[in-house]
Amino acid sequence: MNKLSILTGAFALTATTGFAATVDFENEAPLGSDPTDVGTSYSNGIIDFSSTENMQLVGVGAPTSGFVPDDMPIGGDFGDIFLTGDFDGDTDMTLTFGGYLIEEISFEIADIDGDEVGTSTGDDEEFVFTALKGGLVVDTVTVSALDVAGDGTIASISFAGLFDEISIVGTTPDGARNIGWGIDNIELVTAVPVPAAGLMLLAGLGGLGVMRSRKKAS
Ligand SMILES: [Ca+2]
Ligand SMILES: [Ca+2]
Ligand SMILES: [Ca+2]
Ligand SMILES: [Ca+2]
Repeated sequence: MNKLSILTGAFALTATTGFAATVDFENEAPLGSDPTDVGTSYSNGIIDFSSTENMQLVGVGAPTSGFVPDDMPIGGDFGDIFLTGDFDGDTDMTLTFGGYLIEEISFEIADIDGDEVGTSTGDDEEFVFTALKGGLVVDTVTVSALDVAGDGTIASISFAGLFDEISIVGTTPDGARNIGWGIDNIELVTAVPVPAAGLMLLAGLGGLGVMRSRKKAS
Protein backbone atom coordinates (compact mmCIF):
# COMPACT_ATOMS: atom_id res chain seq x y z
CA MET A 1 0.00 0.00 0.00
CA ASN A 2 1.51 3.33 -0.99
CA LYS A 3 1.29 6.61 0.92
CA LEU A 4 -1.51 7.97 -1.27
CA SER A 5 -3.86 5.02 -0.69
CA ILE A 6 -3.23 5.15 3.08
CA LEU A 7 -4.16 8.83 3.08
CA THR A 8 -7.23 8.18 0.90
CA GLY A 9 -8.41 5.47 3.29
CA ALA A 10 -8.04 7.76 6.30
CA PHE A 11 -9.83 10.52 4.41
CA ALA A 12 -12.80 8.24 3.71
CA LEU A 13 -13.09 6.92 7.26
CA THR A 14 -12.92 10.20 9.13
CA ALA A 15 -15.71 12.77 9.06
CA THR A 16 -17.39 15.37 11.18
CA THR A 17 -21.01 16.48 10.99
CA GLY A 18 -21.81 19.14 8.38
CA PHE A 19 -25.12 20.90 7.86
CA ALA A 20 -28.72 19.64 7.99
CA ALA A 21 -31.18 20.07 5.12
CA THR A 22 -34.83 19.20 4.44
CA VAL A 23 -36.58 18.72 1.09
CA ASP A 24 -40.39 18.49 1.32
CA PHE A 25 -41.28 19.97 -2.13
CA GLU A 26 -43.49 22.65 -0.53
CA ASN A 27 -41.22 25.27 -2.16
CA GLU A 28 -42.78 24.21 -5.51
CA ALA A 29 -46.22 25.61 -4.55
CA PRO A 30 -48.39 26.48 -6.29
CA LEU A 31 -48.12 23.67 -8.86
CA GLY A 32 -49.10 24.75 -12.38
CA SER A 33 -50.96 21.43 -12.74
CA ASP A 34 -51.54 18.25 -10.69
CA PRO A 35 -49.37 16.42 -11.59
CA THR A 36 -46.51 18.55 -12.93
CA ASP A 37 -44.10 16.52 -15.07
CA VAL A 38 -40.43 17.21 -14.20
CA GLY A 39 -38.85 14.73 -16.63
CA THR A 40 -36.10 12.22 -15.81
CA SER A 41 -33.94 14.58 -13.76
CA TYR A 42 -35.00 17.13 -11.21
CA SER A 43 -33.23 19.04 -8.43
CA ASN A 44 -34.46 20.50 -5.16
CA GLY A 45 -31.99 21.92 -2.63
CA ILE A 46 -28.80 19.85 -2.73
CA ILE A 47 -30.69 16.72 -3.88
CA ASP A 48 -30.58 15.66 -7.53
CA PHE A 49 -33.32 13.16 -8.38
CA SER A 50 -33.05 11.00 -11.50
CA SER A 51 -35.09 8.16 -12.95
CA THR A 52 -35.38 6.15 -16.13
CA GLU A 53 -39.02 7.22 -16.20
CA ASN A 54 -40.58 10.65 -16.00
CA MET A 55 -41.03 11.94 -12.47
CA GLN A 56 -43.88 14.12 -11.29
CA LEU A 57 -44.58 16.67 -8.59
CA VAL A 58 -48.02 15.76 -7.28
CA GLY A 59 -50.59 17.70 -5.30
CA VAL A 60 -51.90 15.89 -2.20
CA GLY A 61 -55.59 15.06 -2.74
CA ALA A 62 -57.72 14.50 -5.85
CA PRO A 63 -57.14 14.09 -8.73
CA THR A 64 -55.18 10.86 -8.27
CA SER A 65 -51.88 11.03 -10.10
CA GLY A 66 -49.36 9.59 -7.59
CA PHE A 67 -51.17 6.79 -5.80
CA VAL A 68 -54.66 5.44 -5.12
CA PRO A 69 -56.78 6.57 -3.36
CA ASP A 70 -56.62 10.30 -4.11
CA ASP A 71 -52.94 10.88 -3.24
CA MET A 72 -53.87 10.96 0.46
CA PRO A 73 -51.08 9.62 2.72
CA ILE A 74 -52.03 7.97 6.01
CA GLY A 75 -49.99 8.31 9.18
CA GLY A 76 -47.87 11.31 8.27
CA ASP A 77 -47.93 14.77 6.74
CA PHE A 78 -47.04 15.22 3.08
CA GLY A 79 -48.17 18.85 3.17
CA ASP A 80 -49.44 19.91 -0.27
CA ILE A 81 -46.83 18.43 -2.63
CA PHE A 82 -44.74 15.25 -3.01
CA LEU A 83 -42.62 13.59 -5.70
CA THR A 84 -43.31 10.32 -7.52
CA GLY A 85 -42.62 8.31 -10.67
CA ASP A 86 -45.04 8.15 -13.58
CA PHE A 87 -47.39 5.43 -12.19
CA ASP A 88 -46.46 3.12 -15.06
CA GLY A 89 -45.07 -0.35 -14.32
CA ASP A 90 -41.97 -0.76 -12.13
CA THR A 91 -40.33 2.29 -10.66
CA ASP A 92 -36.84 3.55 -9.97
CA MET A 93 -35.39 6.75 -8.55
CA THR A 94 -31.87 7.76 -7.60
CA LEU A 95 -30.93 10.54 -5.19
CA THR A 96 -27.49 12.15 -5.31
CA PHE A 97 -26.31 15.13 -3.32
CA GLY A 98 -24.29 17.56 -5.42
CA GLY A 99 -20.99 16.01 -4.40
CA TYR A 100 -21.76 16.06 -0.67
CA LEU A 101 -21.12 13.01 1.45
CA ILE A 102 -24.17 12.20 3.60
CA GLU A 103 -23.99 11.05 7.21
CA GLU A 104 -27.71 10.59 7.96
CA ILE A 105 -30.88 10.56 5.86
CA SER A 106 -34.53 9.80 6.50
CA PHE A 107 -37.49 10.03 4.15
CA GLU A 108 -41.09 8.88 3.87
CA ILE A 109 -42.60 6.61 1.21
CA ALA A 110 -46.36 6.35 0.81
CA ASP A 111 -48.49 3.52 -0.53
CA ILE A 112 -46.30 0.41 -0.64
CA ASP A 113 -49.30 -1.84 -1.09
CA GLY A 114 -50.89 -4.60 -3.14
CA ASP A 115 -54.25 -6.04 -4.01
CA GLU A 116 -54.34 -8.03 -0.79
CA VAL A 117 -52.13 -6.38 1.80
CA GLY A 118 -50.65 -8.95 4.17
CA THR A 119 -51.33 -11.78 1.74
CA SER A 120 -48.59 -12.76 -0.65
CA THR A 121 -49.76 -12.21 -4.20
CA GLY A 122 -48.06 -11.38 -7.47
CA ASP A 123 -49.34 -7.83 -7.10
CA ASP A 124 -47.64 -6.96 -3.80
CA GLU A 125 -45.23 -4.04 -4.23
CA GLU A 126 -41.68 -4.46 -2.97
CA PHE A 127 -39.31 -1.51 -2.58
CA VAL A 128 -35.55 -1.92 -2.18
CA PHE A 129 -33.73 1.13 -0.79
CA THR A 130 -29.94 1.12 -1.10
CA ALA A 131 -27.34 3.54 0.25
CA LEU A 132 -24.14 3.62 -1.81
CA LYS A 133 -20.76 5.31 -1.65
CA GLY A 134 -18.64 5.51 -4.77
CA GLY A 135 -21.00 3.00 -6.38
CA LEU A 136 -20.48 0.43 -3.60
CA VAL A 137 -23.39 -0.72 -1.41
CA VAL A 138 -23.24 0.62 2.17
CA ASP A 139 -26.64 -0.60 3.39
CA THR A 140 -29.95 -1.94 2.05
CA VAL A 141 -33.52 -1.82 3.38
CA THR A 142 -36.37 -3.77 1.79
CA VAL A 143 -40.03 -2.92 2.46
CA SER A 144 -42.86 -4.86 0.87
CA ALA A 145 -46.63 -4.69 1.02
CA LEU A 146 -46.35 -7.56 3.51
CA ASP A 147 -44.41 -5.33 5.95
CA VAL A 148 -46.54 -2.18 6.02
CA ALA A 149 -50.22 -1.54 6.53
CA GLY A 150 -50.60 -0.79 2.84
CA ASP A 151 -53.00 1.47 1.03
CA GLY A 152 -51.82 5.08 1.40
CA THR A 153 -49.74 4.27 4.47
CA ILE A 154 -46.38 5.96 5.02
CA ALA A 155 -43.21 3.96 5.68
CA SER A 156 -40.21 5.80 7.16
CA ILE A 157 -36.81 4.82 5.79
CA SER A 158 -33.50 5.92 7.29
CA PHE A 159 -29.79 5.32 6.79
CA ALA A 160 -26.77 6.30 8.86
CA GLY A 161 -23.16 5.97 7.73
CA LEU A 162 -21.23 7.67 4.97
CA PHE A 163 -22.78 7.55 1.51
CA ASP A 164 -23.28 9.67 -1.61
CA GLU A 165 -26.27 8.03 -3.31
CA ILE A 166 -29.66 6.53 -2.45
CA SER A 167 -31.26 4.14 -4.92
CA ILE A 168 -34.98 3.29 -4.84
CA VAL A 169 -36.36 0.38 -6.87
CA GLY A 170 -40.01 -0.69 -6.70
CA THR A 171 -41.25 -3.90 -8.33
CA THR A 172 -44.04 -6.45 -8.11
CA PRO A 173 -43.36 -10.21 -8.32
CA ASP A 174 -45.43 -10.60 -11.47
CA GLY A 175 -44.27 -7.26 -12.89
CA ALA A 176 -47.85 -6.52 -13.91
CA ARG A 177 -48.87 -3.86 -11.41
CA ASN A 178 -48.46 -0.14 -12.11
CA ILE A 179 -46.77 1.07 -8.94
CA GLY A 180 -48.33 4.11 -7.30
CA TRP A 181 -46.18 5.70 -4.61
CA GLY A 182 -44.76 8.96 -3.33
CA ILE A 183 -41.63 10.25 -1.57
CA ASP A 184 -41.57 13.24 0.77
CA ASN A 185 -40.00 14.80 3.88
CA ILE A 186 -36.38 14.01 3.07
CA GLU A 187 -34.15 15.08 5.94
CA LEU A 188 -30.39 14.74 5.73
CA VAL A 189 -27.18 15.63 7.48
CA THR A 190 -24.06 16.10 5.40
CA ALA A 191 -20.65 14.88 6.45
CA VAL A 192 -17.42 16.83 6.20
CA PRO A 193 -14.50 14.49 5.52
CA VAL A 194 -11.40 15.29 7.58
CA PRO A 195 -8.09 13.80 6.44
CA ALA A 196 -6.21 11.98 9.20
CA ALA A 197 -3.26 14.31 8.58
CA GLY A 198 -5.57 17.25 9.34
CA LEU A 199 -6.69 15.62 12.59
CA MET A 200 -3.05 15.10 13.62
CA LEU A 201 -2.36 18.76 12.83
CA LEU A 202 -5.36 19.79 14.95
CA ALA A 203 -4.16 17.57 17.81
CA GLY A 204 -0.70 19.13 17.47
CA LEU A 205 -2.13 22.65 17.60
CA GLY A 206 -4.19 21.63 20.64
CA GLY A 207 -1.01 20.38 22.30
CA LEU A 208 0.73 23.69 21.57
CA GLY A 209 -2.22 25.50 23.14
CA VAL A 210 -1.87 23.44 26.33
CA MET A 211 1.89 24.14 26.45
CA ARG A 212 1.20 27.88 25.96
CA SER A 213 -1.39 28.05 28.72
CA ARG A 214 0.94 26.15 31.05
CA LYS A 215 3.72 28.64 30.31
CA LYS A 216 1.33 31.50 31.08
CA ALA A 217 0.33 29.91 34.39
CA SER A 218 3.93 29.50 35.51
CA1 LIG B 1 -53.34 14.80 -6.67
CA1 LIG C 1 -44.53 17.75 0.95
CA1 LIG D 1 -52.91 2.42 -2.94
CA1 LIG E 1 -48.80 1.49 -4.33
